[in-house]
Amino acid sequence: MSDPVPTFSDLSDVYGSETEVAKARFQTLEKAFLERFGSKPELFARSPGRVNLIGEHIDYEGYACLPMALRQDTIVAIRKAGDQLVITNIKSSEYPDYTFSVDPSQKVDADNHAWANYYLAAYKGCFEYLESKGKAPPPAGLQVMVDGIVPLGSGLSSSAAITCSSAFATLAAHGLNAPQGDAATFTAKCEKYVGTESGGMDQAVSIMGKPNTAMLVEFNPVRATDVVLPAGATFVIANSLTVSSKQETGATRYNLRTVECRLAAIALAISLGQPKEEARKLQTLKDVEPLIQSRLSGPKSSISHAAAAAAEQYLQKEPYDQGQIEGLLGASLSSIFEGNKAAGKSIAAAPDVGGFRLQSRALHVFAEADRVLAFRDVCTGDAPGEHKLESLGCIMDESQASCRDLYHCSCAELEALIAVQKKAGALGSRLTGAGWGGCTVSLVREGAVEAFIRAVKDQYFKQCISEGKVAAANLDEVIFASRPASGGAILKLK
Ligand code: NG1
Ligand code: MG
Repeated sequence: MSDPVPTFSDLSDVYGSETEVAKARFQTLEKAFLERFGSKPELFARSPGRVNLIGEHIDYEGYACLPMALRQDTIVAIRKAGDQLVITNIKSSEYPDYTFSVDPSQKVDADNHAWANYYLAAYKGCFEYLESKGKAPPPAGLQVMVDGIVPLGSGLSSSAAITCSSAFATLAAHGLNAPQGDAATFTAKCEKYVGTESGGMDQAVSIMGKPNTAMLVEFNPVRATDVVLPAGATFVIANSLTVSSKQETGATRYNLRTVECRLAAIALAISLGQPKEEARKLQTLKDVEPLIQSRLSGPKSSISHAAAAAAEQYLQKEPYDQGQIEGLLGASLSSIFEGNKAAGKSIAAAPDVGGFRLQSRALHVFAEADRVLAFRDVCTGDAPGEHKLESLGCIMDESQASCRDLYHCSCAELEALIAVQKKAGALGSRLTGAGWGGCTVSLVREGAVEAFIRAVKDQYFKQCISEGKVAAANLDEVIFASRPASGGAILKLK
């Protein structure tokens, strides 16, 4: 069993060299809490955003990815009081207060997006988890104030930061905690209440991230292994300043991809000889591996090649329409995705974007899964440092091409930013997170970072300033060098 979420009494245990800045933030939050609720919070919890270095849109298909936790996080201040859940935000003019009952079985209204839905989803997730362990306490009223600095809708997983910190705060307010692995599993599950069919990478690394190392995150069961990055490698994050909200566009983008991948898995399994009824139970493309394996005579390492060959052979290149897929699978889509409201919306919206593209989605997933392992192998291998950096850059560029051409999750702004970054000397540059906007991550040689950032500011962000998309004073928040930072924690400060 994994260790519980750590509890610290000193901010320096979490924030290291950034402790002074963090101290000021915690003091401001404590003061705002006191003003709002008339008492100080009993404790705090925090969980960070993340940047995914490689392995995009494959966590929900069961494949490993390779992210690292960021310094940018969400802090939740909490106190047990009253008989309701009062959820407030330190930026109260932007994020209004919400009040919910303490009933853990209440529904999250995913159709009406509200920022506090993330807290409620985490709250429900905690109680479901505790009930499954036979340890659920009687629900108590809670006063909560949230302070998040992970940019929203930018692919840095602000959603996992708020969901995980809310979950730890809720557990800790009841005097409880959970093993990190369990917390990663239940927070990934409960984020679905907000209406996104997300995978589990973000929550896992937000909880289990560590300073100075990226993490290989694997699933079923969720686990994280250190991957030390080569000396001299700096990952620069830059925000395209195009916001991609999953609540607004999920039906034709993120959630539709999860539907397409599952349909591709089922269609492949049927083509590989599995009886339709059995095949329709499959959830992910990884589930098809044993079938592919059983047909392979060569080494296991050629699975992804065999899988890609099967996708090319058995799935049509052109998009399918609903009728074609239902014929192929021998059942209606509504029966296959029964009870999954988000999938239902995506199925209804698919004709607006030309139908279901099964082949290109499967090709991306199988190859991207391979790239994650290749990236890990370069990091842990013993090639000279400069070779390592160049190899990692190539893998990142391949991932970007695949996201753009096969998974169709890039956009004009990301492409423009990436082109600028490649010209400015990035060894590799790609979108990170879900895409369709949000951030890029670029691999830059340590000694070249300053000049790189200057060039990108000049060639991409200058224009954004003149278009009013960002204030000149805030440029350091939209392009910055990142370092792997600590994962989630409960803070009972002295
Ligand atoms: P972002 O865009 O950072 O929220 C999302 C998913 C991940 C993963 C990536 C694509 C959520 C909470 N997270 O990340 O699980 O699928 O897209 O690799 O939706
Ligand atoms: Mg998210």
